[in-house]
Amino acid sequence: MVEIRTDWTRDEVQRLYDTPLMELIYQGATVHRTHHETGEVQVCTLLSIKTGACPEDCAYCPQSARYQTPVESHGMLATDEVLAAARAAKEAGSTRFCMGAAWRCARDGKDFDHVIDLVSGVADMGLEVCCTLGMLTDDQARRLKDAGLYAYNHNLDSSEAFYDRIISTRTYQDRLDTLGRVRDANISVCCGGILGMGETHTDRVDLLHTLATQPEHPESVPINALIAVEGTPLANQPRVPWYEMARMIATARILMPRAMVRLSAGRVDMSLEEQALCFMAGANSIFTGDKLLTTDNNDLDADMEMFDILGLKSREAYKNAKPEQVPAGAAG
Ligand code: SAM
Ligand code: DTB
Ligand code: SF4
Repeated sequence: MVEIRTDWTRDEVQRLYDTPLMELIYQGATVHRTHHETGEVQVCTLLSIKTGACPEDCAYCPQSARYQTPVESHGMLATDEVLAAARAAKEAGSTRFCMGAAWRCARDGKDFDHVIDLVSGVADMGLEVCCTLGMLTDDQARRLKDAGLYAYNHNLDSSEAFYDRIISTRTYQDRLDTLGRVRDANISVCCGGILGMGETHTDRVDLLHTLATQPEHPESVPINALIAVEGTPLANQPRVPWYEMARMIATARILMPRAMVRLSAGRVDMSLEEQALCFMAGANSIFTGDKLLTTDNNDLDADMEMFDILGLKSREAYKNAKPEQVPAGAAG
């Protein structure tokens, strides 16, 4: 067994990240095999339950009210619609359902009460429930947990140094504070970043170092390639090459051996071969379904064919979950 460390030095992370790619992928694959079943991939589905008109100014995001983008805003989706989407995701092979809201922070009241109902409805289907709702208070984290929430997504996106180049309306510390509240409520943490926003390799190493030196590693680490959406300040950013995704994934895998490392946004632009190298490097989670939150995702039939060709199989819900994080009544 590889030791789980949260005391990685910045230099160690840099050295790993700088390893020649074929060697790095081999090391990622080796660590992966000691902690996970080869070929097992977590299949997750996203749904935007409240879209657009967000007060934040995240430069990558088509849902910010500050930019003119093709995204059509809508208020909270009704319960039937959300539960039908969760049922369809389960039937299509997903084991995790993640609901996203374009909020700066969750505000107590009618909409938050509705989210609580949605969480308990989806948890009752035996799916792992994840939410991404912006900043949370302790009380909101506890209410979500009591309703059956298993995971909370809150990304650090990049290094602390680069953060204020992409977001001015909140700080890195705000992000870390919410992550601490989620952890304290015994909700599993999903936290990762985005490549391709104009950050340097130094920023990527800093992000990996921050993630890998949290008091506990995030249980899931999504690695997103920027989806450059028309109208956002980052609309003209060049596409992230597959080998930069593979490098980030392999390094994350070696630093955080038990985490689910998700080949997240940007998969839609990758060939089967490029995705295969990312799985080899240590990715073991993806989003399926026609949409991420607002942008197109890979075709489901193509994903099923890929699973067949590569010999991948779906990971069951709550596998290896910490007992205190599994909601009461869920199959453990
Ligand atoms: N509003 C909440 C928040 O920001 O925490 C939750 C929803 S937000 C859309 C969830 C995450 O999606 C962001 O933290 C960001 O990492 C990712 N994201 C948003 N737009 C993206 C894009 N164009 N390309 C890649 N990832 C993106
Ligand atoms: C994450 O890291 N990536 C997902 C999920 N967590 C919430 C979101 C990707 C969003 C891509 C742009 C969109 O579809 O709006
Ligand atoms: Fe709003 Fe989240 Fe998009 Fe930022 S990433 S603009 S907080 S929806």
